[in-house]
Amino acid sequence: TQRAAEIRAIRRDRDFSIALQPVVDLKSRKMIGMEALARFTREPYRSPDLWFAQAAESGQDIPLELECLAAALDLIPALPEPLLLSINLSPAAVLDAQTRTILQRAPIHRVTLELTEHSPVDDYAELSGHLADLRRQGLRLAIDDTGSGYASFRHVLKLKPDVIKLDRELVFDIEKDPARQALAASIIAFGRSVGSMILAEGIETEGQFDLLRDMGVDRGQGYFISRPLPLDILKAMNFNVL
Ligand code: G
Ligand code: G
Ligand code: NA
Ligand code: MN
Repeated sequence: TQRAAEIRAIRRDRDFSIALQPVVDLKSRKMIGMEALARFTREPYRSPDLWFAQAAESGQDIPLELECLAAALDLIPALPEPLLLSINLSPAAVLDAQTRTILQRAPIHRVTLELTEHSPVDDYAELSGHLADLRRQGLRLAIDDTGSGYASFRHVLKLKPDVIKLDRELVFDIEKDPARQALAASIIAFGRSVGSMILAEGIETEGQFDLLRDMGVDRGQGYFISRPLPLDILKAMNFNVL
C-alpha cells in the first residue's frame, strides 16, 4: 500500500531526528538526564504515536522503533557524564532478538528503558527474563504513563521498575483538582512500596512543580522545565535549562 511505501521511505531516507527532553531532580533542580523522543521530519507533521501505529499496519513498527532506538543511543557520547538517556520501547520491541544487540553496543549503565503500554503483555515471564538480563548489566527500567490505564499498574507489579513515570494526565491541573492529587498520592505510595523512584511528566507550571516536589516526587520533566529540544540547542545552553 501507499502507507507501507511511505514508512519504507522514511526508514530508507532516515526522515527522523531525535529530540531530547531534560529530566531534573525536583529538590536540587539539577539535570539528571534526557528522554529521547523521535521527531519525524516528513510533511505533514505527525506525532510518533501515529507514525508507529501506521508502521504497524505493514509490520514495520518494530523495525522503525529499533532504528529510532539506535539513533537515540548514538547521542550518548555527546551527553556530559553522568547524564542518563531514557529511550522508549514497546514490550514487543523489548522481546525482539535485535534489541539486546543494539543495547549492548551502548553504555548500558547510562540507559533507562521506558516501557510503554501500547501493546498488551501476555507472557511476563519472558519479558521480565529479558529485562532482568539487561538490568544486571546496569540498564534502568521505567514504566511510562503510570496511571493512564491498567497495563501500567500490572507492569509495576510484575517488573518492580527503578522508576515510575506519573502520567501527564494526572499532572495536568493537579493544583486545582483534589481527585488528581489523591490518585497521584496513591500512585506515589504504590511506587514506594515496590522501591521505585517517582518521575512526574508533563509539568507545565511552577505550581505543579512545587506541589509534586512537596508530595515526594523525585524527578520531573515537562514544558515548565524544558520542551524536547535538539541536542545542539541543549549544548548551546550548556544543558542549563531551569
Ligand atoms: O513526543 P510526543 O508526545 O509526540 O510522543 C508521543 C509518544 O510517542 C511518546 O509518548 C512516546 O511513548 C512515543 N515515542 C516517541 N519517540 C519514540 C521512540 O523513539 N520510540 C518509541 N518506541 N516510542 C516513541
Ligand atoms: O508517552 P510519553 O510519555 O513518552 O510522551 C512524551 C510526550 O509528552 C512527548 O511527545 C512530549 O512532546 C510530550 N510532552 C513533554 N512535556 C510535556 C508537557 O509539559 N506538556 C504536554 N502537554 N506534553 C508534554
Ligand atoms: Na516516554
Ligand atoms: Mn509518558
